Amino acid sequence: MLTNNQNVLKWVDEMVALCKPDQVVWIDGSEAQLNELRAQATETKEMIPLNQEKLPGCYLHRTDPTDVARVEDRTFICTRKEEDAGPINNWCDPKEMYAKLTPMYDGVMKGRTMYVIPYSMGPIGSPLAKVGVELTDSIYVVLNMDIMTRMGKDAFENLGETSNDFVRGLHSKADIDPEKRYIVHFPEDNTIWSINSGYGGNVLLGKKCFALRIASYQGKNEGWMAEHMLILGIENPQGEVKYISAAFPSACGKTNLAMLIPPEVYKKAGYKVWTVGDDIAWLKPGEDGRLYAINPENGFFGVAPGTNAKSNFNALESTKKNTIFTNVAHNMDDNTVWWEGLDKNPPENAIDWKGNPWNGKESTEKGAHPNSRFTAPAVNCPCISPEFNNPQGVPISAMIFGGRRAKTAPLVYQSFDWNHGVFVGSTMASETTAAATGAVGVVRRDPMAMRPFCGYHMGDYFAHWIEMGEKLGDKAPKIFNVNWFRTDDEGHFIWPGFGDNMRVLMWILDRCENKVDAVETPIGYEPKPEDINIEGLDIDLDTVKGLLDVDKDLWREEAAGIEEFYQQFGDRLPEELSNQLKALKERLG
Ligand code: OXD
Ligand code: MN
Repeated sequence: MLTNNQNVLKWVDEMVALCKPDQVVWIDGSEAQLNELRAQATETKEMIPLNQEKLPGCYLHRTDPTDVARVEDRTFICTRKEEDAGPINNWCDPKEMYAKLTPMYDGVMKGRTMYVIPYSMGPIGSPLAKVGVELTDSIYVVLNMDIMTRMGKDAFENLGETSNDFVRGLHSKADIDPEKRYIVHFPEDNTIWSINSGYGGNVLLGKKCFALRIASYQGKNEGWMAEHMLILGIENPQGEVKYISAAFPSACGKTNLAMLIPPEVYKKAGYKVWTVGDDIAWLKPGEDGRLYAINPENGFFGVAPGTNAKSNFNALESTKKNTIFTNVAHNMDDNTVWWEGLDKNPPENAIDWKGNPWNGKESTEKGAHPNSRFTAPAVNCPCISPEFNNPQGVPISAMIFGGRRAKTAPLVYQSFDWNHGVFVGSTMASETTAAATGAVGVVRRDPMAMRPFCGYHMGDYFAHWIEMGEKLGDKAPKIFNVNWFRTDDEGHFIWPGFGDNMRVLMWILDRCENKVDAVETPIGYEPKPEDINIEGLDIDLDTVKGLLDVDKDLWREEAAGIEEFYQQFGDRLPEELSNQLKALKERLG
């Protein structure tokens, strides 16, 4: 036992009595203990050690083929009152849910070991950090939590002996039965129960379950925010760093933006980009009244396919040591890994993500699952921010929302003020692509990219954003919207994206410092085309003009879509937002 905290000890006892493991192992976080677990997992083939010369400390793991992604339809928010979960979350009465799941956990760890994982989300000792304890019967979970969080006995330091402020996570692989898979949150009890999955997003309970769903609820009650946002810093040639946080729905390139490499024009001039986080930000007003952000995580759980030296050099570098790969192809010639989009040279002698022999040159099947992942320590990242472990976090100058829109949204615009920015975030949307099943071009609204991750009523969440703006006043970050995905008539992307997105970020920072004018449009402030630096790009000013074009007819349709979307929030939609919609319609005429 690593703590004298009675609340922790009592809860662990209760869960041991329920799950009946053969033994209980407290994870202290020491290398000796982790090595022992790595050896055990290697022995049982749960983890496959990779080529230790090319990929030191790296392992491969395959999940069950029916267990490869988050399961939104089996994810629940269990609040005592149904209306507190809101119209977007699946809801169940907590008593009913406990009654349903308790028998499933009863004796589920017989013949297995229960690992007790203390962890901190955020740097240990940070006023923004929070403690969690995850109980699990999976070594894979322990080893991933070691990368993704500050794990081990030090995490209890923040808790003390009497505090009850820790998140109770209970996970069991059980039988990996998809029919009995549940990812359940009890925000009012600080509790998460996950069963019948072994896939990261469902079982690394510090991540989506705690750091977004439970934390968003805590943030509302405690005056801070948990957001699905990357955090990056841009350092100018004088050595000053300004920080930006940005929310995008899944599959819009968050990790790429977080780790971008400046284009030549900026590199030459001495600009640098620093990564603080690629997925989650916890934000709280600091003593000076500005909004400060930490990344509660300690690693990256990134999508492997499409990651290569060109799309994201820094992410690829981050995976070269002490990384766990999940569901990628296993190159049997040199015991390394491969995924679609890594390079044009797939291995011929490989094992695919399902565990079958695979010839990448001949097979029409994929070698890696499209949602295959790397779990990589943040310290591996060549551009990790020197402020990554700063307990106070970094001050945010600008917040960005973005989605994937073929025509509607321009390359970039600034909101008129904070409340208008909340409106912009609340109406964020992406159009479905051919890569996903279902119709192409369908608009899915994903407010602040939090649709799958907000642990309470989305209308109350909007109200919390409005309140935070009131609290921050004129110190509030400026809010922007970007769209990297405008297409031409042939469906090709017009904007080059990737590192060149920095050109847009530079306009954003200039706006924050009142260094550049803007053009007022019905949807917000836009750059003058000549204020987007296109030096070194093979696009011209007219193309930029096109990228900034606002088609009023499309926006009238957009406003109608927003109105329809807003209806579901009923009287929990803040009046400020219905006023924003009305004002938008008036501006569109
Ligand atoms: C993720 C996601 O895994 O947003 O980060 O789906
Ligand atoms: Mn995410």
